[in-house]
Amino acid sequence: MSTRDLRKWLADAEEGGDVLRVGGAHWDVELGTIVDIFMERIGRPALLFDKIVGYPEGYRVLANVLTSTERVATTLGMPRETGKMDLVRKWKALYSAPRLIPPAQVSGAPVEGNIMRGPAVDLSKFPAPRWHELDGGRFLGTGCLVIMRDPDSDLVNVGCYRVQYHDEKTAGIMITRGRHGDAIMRKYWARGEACPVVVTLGQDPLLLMMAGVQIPVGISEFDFAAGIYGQPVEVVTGELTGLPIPATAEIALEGHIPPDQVHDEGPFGEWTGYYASPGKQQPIIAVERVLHRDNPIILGVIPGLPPNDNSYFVGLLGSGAVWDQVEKAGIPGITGVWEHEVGGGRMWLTLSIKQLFPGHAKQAGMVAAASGMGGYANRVVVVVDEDIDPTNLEAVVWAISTRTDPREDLEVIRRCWSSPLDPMSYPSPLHNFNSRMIIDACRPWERRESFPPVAKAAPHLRAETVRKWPELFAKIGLRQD
Ligand SMILES: Cc1cc2nc3c(=O)[nH]c(=O)nc-3n(C[C@H](O)[C@H](O)[C@H](O)COP(=O)(O)O)c2cc1C
Ligand SMILES: [Mn+2]
Repeated sequence: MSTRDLRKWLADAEEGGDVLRVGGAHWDVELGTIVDIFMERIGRPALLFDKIVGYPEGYRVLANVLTSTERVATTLGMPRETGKMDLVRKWKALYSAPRLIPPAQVSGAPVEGNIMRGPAVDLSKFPAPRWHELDGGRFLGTGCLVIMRDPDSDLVNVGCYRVQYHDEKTAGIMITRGRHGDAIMRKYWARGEACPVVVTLGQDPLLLMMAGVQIPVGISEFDFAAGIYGQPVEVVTGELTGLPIPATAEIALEGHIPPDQVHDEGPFGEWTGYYASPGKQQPIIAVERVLHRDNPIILGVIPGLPPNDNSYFVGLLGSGAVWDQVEKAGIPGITGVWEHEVGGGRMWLTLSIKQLFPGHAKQAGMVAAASGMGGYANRVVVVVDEDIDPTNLEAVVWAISTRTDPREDLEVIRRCWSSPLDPMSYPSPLHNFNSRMIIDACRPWERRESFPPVAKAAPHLRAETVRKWPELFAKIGLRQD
């Protein structure tokens, strides 16, 4: 796959019938409500908003982008029909052995088509939506890249942290404690300096995906993304910051995060489906230079009641990372991992295993619940046998309903790693801790041979039958494979 910009992504998605155009929506909650309704189910088209009330035609917002398995696959350069667990497996392979390619400098880039400097900087030119009614303001950056350079190692970090519109020359930024971007920002502050930063508000969704999921430490997200493209990310150098700016970004804000200035920020509807974190003061970005393409497109990737655009791909890719980490901790026999979207891709994790020894199921569950990737903000870990598809929530609940003895199979682990966004850890004094349960929903080891057989046509019989009666099964959407 060659490198791609947001416009190529959009053209490809439109060709696949995967984009709907909407004209005349208002930036204040109306546009967000349309997205909110589309996000009620995974698999619906992306939405391209134009003629946004109060803004010139051509100043667009693209949203509901990665809410389909097909679009996550094609964004990663994989075939459209790649199944969920195949995607998880492929991401696991990329994650555990990344190929890294540094960016390439170019000149005369599309993002340099329009430039505002100093007094001319005006962020109000862009149609930042207020997405949900209880949001504390308008958000320019939700599907954005926040680019910084570590002053010690020179590593360029790219994270996705939300960016709020405050005024013509000021944006807000909310970086959770412990993120790479947070650590870098604090290094500049410790030296009494403002942190140089570039934020791009629209770019190929692959770059957003790499900025929004954990990738192995010490690696630049640009280099990692380039390994997937098989080509370097093309960049220009920011005049004020010296930071790399993707040449085909839609809008880039260049500026600094001062050490001594804060502003009210949020609240903003979160991936858990709640507004659990209190609205509070956060750092600001003093924007000193703005670059943008003609008729720029803001990429909106928003959270909210799951399913949502913010967490679906995070859960999908996170599943591959959990799988890698559990295996690297020495657990054999894993046949599938799935972070269910109903838990915002983090709170409910299911693993399937081929049971190899007594205690295997519980061990796999405990390791997953404590792993670097699966441990954060988790609440439920379920371990099922290999005949259960972890991506099928009903099958997982059936396994819990029929293969679990709560006296033996349920463990509760206290004081675990939570998130300030967890509605159960806030606002108690236990803020940031939670407890979680591990459910062993595998057939009991000592009864695995004698357990009652499943009352369902065997997979080979099912496949043969669908093949023999194609027209009948086409009527309910089944095709022979
Ligand atoms: C759409 C989206 C929005 C996000 N918003 C924020 C945010 O506002 N603040 C934050 O700290 N993390 C946010 N995250 C999570 C971080 O992007 C994620 O943890 C990422 O790995 C951070 O990169 P880093 O490890 O280089 O800091 C968001 C993720 C996504 C996908
Ligand atoms: Mn990083």
